[in-house]
Amino acid sequence: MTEQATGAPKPQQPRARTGGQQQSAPVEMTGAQSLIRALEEVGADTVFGLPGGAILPAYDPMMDSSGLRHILVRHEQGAGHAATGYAQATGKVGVCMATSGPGATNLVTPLADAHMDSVPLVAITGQVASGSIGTDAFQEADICGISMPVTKHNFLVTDADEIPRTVAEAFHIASTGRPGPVVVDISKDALQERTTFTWPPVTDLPGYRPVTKPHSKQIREAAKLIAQARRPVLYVGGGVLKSGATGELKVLAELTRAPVTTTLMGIGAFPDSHPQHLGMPGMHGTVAAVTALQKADLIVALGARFDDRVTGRLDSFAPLAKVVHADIDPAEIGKNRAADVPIVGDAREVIADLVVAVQAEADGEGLGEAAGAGFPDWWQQLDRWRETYPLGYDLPEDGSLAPQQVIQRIGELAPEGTLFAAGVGQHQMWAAHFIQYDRPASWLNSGGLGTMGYAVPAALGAKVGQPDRTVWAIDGDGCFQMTNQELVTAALNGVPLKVAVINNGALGMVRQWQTLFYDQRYSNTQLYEGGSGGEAPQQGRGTRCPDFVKLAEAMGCVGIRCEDPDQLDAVIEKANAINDRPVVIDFIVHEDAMVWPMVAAGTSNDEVMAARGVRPDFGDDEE
Ligand SMILES: Cc1ncc(C[n+]2csc(CCOP(=O)(O)OP(=O)(O)O)c2C)c(N)n1
Repeated sequence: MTEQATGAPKPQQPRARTGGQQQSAPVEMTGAQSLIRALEEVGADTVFGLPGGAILPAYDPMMDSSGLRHILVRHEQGAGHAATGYAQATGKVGVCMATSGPGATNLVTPLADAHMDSVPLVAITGQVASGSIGTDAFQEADICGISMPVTKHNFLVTDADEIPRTVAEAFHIASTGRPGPVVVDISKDALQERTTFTWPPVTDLPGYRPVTKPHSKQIREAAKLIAQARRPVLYVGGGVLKSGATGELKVLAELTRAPVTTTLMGIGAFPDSHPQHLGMPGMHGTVAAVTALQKADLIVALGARFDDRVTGRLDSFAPLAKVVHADIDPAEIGKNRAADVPIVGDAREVIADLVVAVQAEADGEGLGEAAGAGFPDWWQQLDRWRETYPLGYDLPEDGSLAPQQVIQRIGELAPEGTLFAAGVGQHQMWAAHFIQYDRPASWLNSGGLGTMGYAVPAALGAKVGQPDRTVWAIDGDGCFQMTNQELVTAALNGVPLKVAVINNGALGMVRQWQTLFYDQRYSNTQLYEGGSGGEAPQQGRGTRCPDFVKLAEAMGCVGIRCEDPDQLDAVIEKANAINDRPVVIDFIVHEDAMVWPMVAAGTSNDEVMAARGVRPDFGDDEE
């Protein structure tokens, strides 16, 4: 799949929020009606949810809304991830809705997931009547208290008059600065009571003023460091995608001629096919990217957060590098790695200003010799690492399917503009490695929380938000068993997403660690019979439980099985041609494939292994 890196989704801003504008004349209605009107006014068009007693008043006026489409999920976790997938695919705020108590607590995982990955989300939850709060009433849960550590903000609303203002503020907070999830918990009596609705409401967020414009002195300092560097790396994270800065990034990269590495959350921010792209850094990053950071004399971090999966053992991470760290969230700067030049600001503005400042250094002949020549010595080393340790895999000797091969062919046969959502595990890493991403918003995954069960509902949300794009979920057989019920939602709502179950019969990533670090003692990672551990059954993987083909068909999807490499392309093409229903392909793959390269948890990135038993040799002359 190739396409130019254009058309990053623009982050959505709520349509109306502050005073100063002409307010509409007050109209009398219920709090619930006011909630639906407010959602329409902020530009929400889709709500993923499931009703219950406390939120029921809101579901009644929803029936009369022409602007809001409600998609009834089968589990609230599905609603949360679907709203996340919708937000990641469109750049708009995702909206989910649930009732009080268990409905709300079922949203906790997707809220935490969205928080870790900075996804703009608004979750509307019903709460028991205000007079019952604190009495252990039926289906009462303190969702504001529970979700506080995993949300950007949350509101408890017990007065109908507060509903429009709160909705406007929630959308504003979710979508501005560092995006994130916001909970709006509304008591049932507030939904039922009479109020008046006017728009826009006057919002009041005195302490909330995200800095987007970077400080010019910091930009000049950063440009000077780039001009004097000999071994720079642009370390690019999800923030670049969120700010829609991919165009600016390409200009900066080509101006500086510095190598680029994009994190798991930053995939698509810089075209994989670009010659300056080294691939992904971190635990399963490419040898070239991991080593480039280790040997760099300057790291320019753009919308990335020095996550432990990227740095490995922090005290030995990039020991020679000065650091420029640009992030919209000041709390990220210096959190894990001290910054020599901290820059607080929106990535798009930061990168645009950096382009101007680096150009000024060049015009003023401030470039050092290496920068002036485009870092030829550095590129010589980088190219040697790329050529010596490329990504690759072996085909199984028994003629079975290699999981990497399945994923690679899905990528190669995908129609232009296809969007991929991955689960968590080996298949996620292979999907990051073996599909070529050349445009933003084409790769969705759960990077921070690592949530198994993310892929199917996120793909559902993405397909709802981008109905004209093909959407493939690349899922593991373990992940798929966590949230596949949302395929019923997809089938009934006419959302023809495609799911590739990479069925290795195991919780593969955990099994890989057992292979490498637990002496091949496979405790509770085998998903077929005899799966509680101990000896693997001699009869192999004969019993299919569940049978994913039958399961898919029972859920209103097309179910296909593929075990034969000779059938691989035909099966993928068949799935690509089906557009009236969801499709699930059960790819039976070899169970022993492993994800390489790998930096073992808790070790230094210097100890990256290119493959099992293959420790790259960088020589001493390269320091
Ligand atoms: C909700 C949740 N529980 C447990 C884990 C730990 N975990 C990480 S990867 C993985 C195995 C995933 O198995 P599968 O979906 O079959 O994918 P594979 O690794 O085989 O590709 C597990 C259990 C997790 N990330 N999320």
